[in-house]
Amino acid sequence: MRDIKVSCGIWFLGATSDRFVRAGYRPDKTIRERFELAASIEGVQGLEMHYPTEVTDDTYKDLKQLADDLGMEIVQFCPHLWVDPKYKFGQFTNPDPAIRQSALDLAKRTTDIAQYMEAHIMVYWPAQDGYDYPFQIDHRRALDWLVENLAAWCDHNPEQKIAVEYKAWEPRSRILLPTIGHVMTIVNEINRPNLGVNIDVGHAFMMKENLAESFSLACRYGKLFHTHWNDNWKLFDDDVIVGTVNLWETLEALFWLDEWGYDGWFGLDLFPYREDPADAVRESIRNLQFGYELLDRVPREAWYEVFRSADAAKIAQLQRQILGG
Ligand SMILES: [Mn+2]
Repeated sequence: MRDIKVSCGIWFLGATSDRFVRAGYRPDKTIRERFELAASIEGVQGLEMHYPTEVTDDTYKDLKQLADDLGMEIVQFCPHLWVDPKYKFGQFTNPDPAIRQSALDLAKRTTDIAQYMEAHIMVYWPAQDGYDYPFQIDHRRALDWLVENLAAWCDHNPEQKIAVEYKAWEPRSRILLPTIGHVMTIVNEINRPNLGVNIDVGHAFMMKENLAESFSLACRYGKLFHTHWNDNWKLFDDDVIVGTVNLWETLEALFWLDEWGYDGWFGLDLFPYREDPADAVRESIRNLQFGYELLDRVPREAWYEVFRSADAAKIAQLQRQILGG
């Protein structure tokens, strides 16, 4: 068994709603029940959550105690800006300066609590920072505000790491920083040691990115702070079980994370509407582990030989060898 650190988002362990079944496809669970459920799944060592929705000012101390009692690390602790209708026209890029300030204030407050929770990482997801129409936003100023507020948030506590997670659309028709290239440009411009990237593999697939290439760009600058795992059909953020759709891209990504020496967390960001969420988590962990087992069927040197020859016939042969052929 490969020694990988796996964390689980708590947001999909309760009721999961879509636009049509708005109450969700199963009964909801309390936050305590979600902590306990995640901890009961073999291979889960950490939890990911949001403030001030899932974790509140009134509950964070008790929930930290519960996590400690369950032997769970708090891996990701994130300001839940996009679920508040106040931010419907933007979080850090809202055209109203008072709303921008309130987003930054909430992010800073999240940092303070993240420190108490001993969270490894905080994530900034632009989500509502975007647009639905041409001519809807001031593209020059929106980038200024995004950079200014991210930098100010980083400087609030240089000890707490922040990772920007990119996604091209949903909830907005277009979200700012839609690709690894956009994010790396901004992260390298801001240039703070505590600012990096969270690559959600499903978000990369939506933009037809090849995971190995996206991971490598982030790793080149030492900026791959976190990873989110799931899968989709490259049409939408389906968040289905890891490795079930895009097997080869997922395997190549695991190969390159190993080559780069990635020692961070493998966060599961799934959204099982109809499946038992514990099953989806369990199978995703098995598929990550099995991915490394599959890779072990071919000596690394054989792949490096391919990199020198670029021989596609040899690639097909090695792929069959991986599949037991
Ligand atoms: Mn994610």
